[in-house]
Amino acid sequence: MVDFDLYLITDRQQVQGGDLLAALREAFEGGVRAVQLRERDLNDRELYDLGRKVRLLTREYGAKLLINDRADIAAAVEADGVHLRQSGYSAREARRIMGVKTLIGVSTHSLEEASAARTEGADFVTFGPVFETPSKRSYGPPLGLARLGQTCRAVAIPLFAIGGIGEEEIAPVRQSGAFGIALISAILGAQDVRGAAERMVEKLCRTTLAESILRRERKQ
Ligand code: 3NM
Repeated sequence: MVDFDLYLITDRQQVQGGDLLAALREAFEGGVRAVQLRERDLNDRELYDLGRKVRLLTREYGAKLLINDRADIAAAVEADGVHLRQSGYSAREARRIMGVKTLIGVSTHSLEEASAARTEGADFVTFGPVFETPSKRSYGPPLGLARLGQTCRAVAIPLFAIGGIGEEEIAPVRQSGAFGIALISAILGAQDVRGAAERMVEKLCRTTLAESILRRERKQ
């Protein structure tokens, strides 16, 4: 079940001081409840060792853990799920390997990819980059809010906006229909990781409230 609307993705290179586990603890203290371990430069042993440590930490906080791309490591560290890239195997194949209880997220960069991920049985998708992001120039130009909105309306699974998401972007992406947000730098790159996480969590709560009030008013 996708029971989170803030999806934190790791990049230990962006952590001030370089201690990813300490930064994650701060993020969990600040209210983050889902993390994707995405450290693509590590070898299998290093990734497995780090994955086990992050698994213990996520358990302390009741947070979900997904592993980028690697169903084998996800299974080995007893993660909650796997997050797939476009170049990897499909959600259907991941489901066959990992079973029905596993959370499967897919990175998508167009309406077509998001729609295909849904058909293949993904639980949720990330969609981006919505805005300009220093972390991910390789994903091409920002897709913008209009394409985000169009994709949210067309694809009936939780969609997390990704790419250049900071506090100011929460309200507009929610208004475009995003279920949640996925991000790296606005939390893990912050001086005060806990404070940044707290502010994002609070803002997400407020936009959820604002949305449900709006919806109720429209019905009346
Ligand atoms: N995937 P930040 S953008 C990991 O578009 C990732 O699929 C993207 O980092 C995509 O929150 C991105 O610092 C980087 O912008 C997100």
